Amino acid sequence: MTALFDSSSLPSSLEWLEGGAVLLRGFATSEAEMLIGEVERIAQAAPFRHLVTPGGYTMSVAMTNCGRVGWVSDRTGYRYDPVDPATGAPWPAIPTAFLDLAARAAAQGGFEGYNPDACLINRYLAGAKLGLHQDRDEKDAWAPIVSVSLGLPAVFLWGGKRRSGPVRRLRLENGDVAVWGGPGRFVYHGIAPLKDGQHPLTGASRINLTFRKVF
Ligand code: MD6
Ligand code: FE
Repeated sequence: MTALFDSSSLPSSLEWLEGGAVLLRGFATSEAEMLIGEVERIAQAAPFRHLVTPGGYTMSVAMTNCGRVGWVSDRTGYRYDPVDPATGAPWPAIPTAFLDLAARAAAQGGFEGYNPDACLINRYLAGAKLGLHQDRDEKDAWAPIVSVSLGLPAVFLWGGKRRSGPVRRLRLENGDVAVWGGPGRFVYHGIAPLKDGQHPLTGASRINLTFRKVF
């Protein structure tokens, strides 16, 4: 039994971001090493790759997926594809431990019975970033996105429902989980360029899992 006197054994805090959006700091910290092991296993079957946007830019974030479908981008647009275009094979299944974590986190945010179809896995090295965007390629516009941060910290850019609104900067650390749905589903968000660093679990990278209910 671990000591009851250090912060790692306290329940995670719940920070309200706006209607439908909460940040659960430290929610997955005790599971982080196991989750990263699963990511490494998934990446052996479905390697990380830098997707090209419809506009012809190569993304600085490397991506892979697990689930019935995976999010992909190419010159023809964004889509959810049941097949990994890089290998021609179906994406690996979402590990049970991922589904269990996603459902527990969603419930904390007020979304019971969460059962995602897809898990997009993002890998950031120093300098990698994700511009302000809305997640709007999913048919289910109410179910939350559950986003798990692993490894190096990042600055989450968190805007409003209009692109032109003010943008908050939230530091996301290893084990932090954001839950994002209902009336908060279409908030603009992004990740500032990752700072150089070393993390004991992921080395020079940050890994992000984003679970989505697609259908
Ligand atoms: C990331 N996350 O944290 C990128 N989208 O690496 C996202 O784009 C995201 O964290 C929707 C909801 C939560 C997110
Ligand atoms: Fe997003």
